[in-house]
Amino acid sequence: MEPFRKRLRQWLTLVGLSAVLLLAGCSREQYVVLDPKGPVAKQQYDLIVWSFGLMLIIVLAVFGIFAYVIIKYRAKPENKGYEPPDQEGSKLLETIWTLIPVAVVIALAIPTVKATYGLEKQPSSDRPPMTIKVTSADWKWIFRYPKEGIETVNYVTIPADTPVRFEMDAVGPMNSFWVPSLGGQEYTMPGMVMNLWLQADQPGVYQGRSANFSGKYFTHMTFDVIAKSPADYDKWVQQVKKTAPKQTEAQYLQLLERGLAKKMTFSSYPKIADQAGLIGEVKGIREKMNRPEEPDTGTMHHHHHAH
Ligand SMILES: [Cu+2]
Repeated sequence: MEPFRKRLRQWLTLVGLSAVLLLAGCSREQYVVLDPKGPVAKQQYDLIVWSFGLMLIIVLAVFGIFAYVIIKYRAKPENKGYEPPDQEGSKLLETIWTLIPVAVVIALAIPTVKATYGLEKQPSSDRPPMTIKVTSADWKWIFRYPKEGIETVNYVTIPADTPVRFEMDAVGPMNSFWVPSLGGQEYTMPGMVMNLWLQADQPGVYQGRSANFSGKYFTHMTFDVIAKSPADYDKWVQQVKKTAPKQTEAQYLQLLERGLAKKMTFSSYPKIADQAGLIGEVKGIREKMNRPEEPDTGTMHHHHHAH
C-alpha cells in the first residue's frame, strides 16, 4: 500500500496548493457583485448566495455518495465475485429520486421569482424617491434630472439612502446600464423606456458600465455613480445650476452623434432631449442629427421583440 499513500499525499498537496492559489485573490472588494452597496444589490446577492449554497449542498452530496460507492465497491479481495442485487420497479426509490429534483427546483424557483418581481418595486426608504432619465448613445451616457432640470454626461450624481428610478432609453444601438455595486443590469433600447430602481446606502463612488457590446468605442461606455449625502446632493444641484452652462439643442444633438465625450455638466437641457431616445430612430431626429441610415458595422441593434 506504500505507492497508494504516496500518490494520495501528492494529490492532497496539489489540491491544497491550488486552493491557496485560487483563493488568494478572493477579497470581497475585488468582486463588486459580492460586495453590495445598496438594498437592490443586497437582495440579488442574497439570491446568489442562496442558489450557490443549495447547489453546493447537492454537489457535495453527489460527490460524497460517489466517493463512498467507488471506495466501498472497488476491486479488493473481499469484493471478489460480488454481484449487486437486481433492483427493478421500486416505487419507493423512484418516488425519492423524482421528489428530490422537484424540491430543488421549487427551492430555487420561489426565491428567484420573488426577487425578480421585487425588483419592479421601489426600495423602501424614509426618503422620497427621485427619477433620473438615462440615454445611451454612441459612445456616452447622458443623464437628465427632470425635477432639477440639469444634465450630466458620463457620470451621475445621486443622493444616498434615496430610491432612484432610472428611466432608460437609447439613441442608436442597444446598450445595457449596469452598476454592479448597486444592482443588476437593465437594457437601454431606442423606442422603449425601461425602468430600474437603484439605491446607494452610503455616499461613495461606484463604477457603472455598459454590459452589452455596442461597437467600436464600447470600452468607453463607462460612467461614475457619485452618491452624496442628501444635503451634499442638494448643494451640488445648486452649484450646477449656478455655475454650469446651459445646453442648447444643437449641443444636445451634437452629443447624440457618434463619437466620444468627456464628463460634462449642464444647468439645463433642451426639450428635444425628452424625445431623443423615444424617437431616436425616427426621421425627424435623424435628419437633425445628420445621421446615416446605415448602422455602423460591428454595432448591435435593437432586435424587435414583444415585451
Ligand atoms: Cu426591447
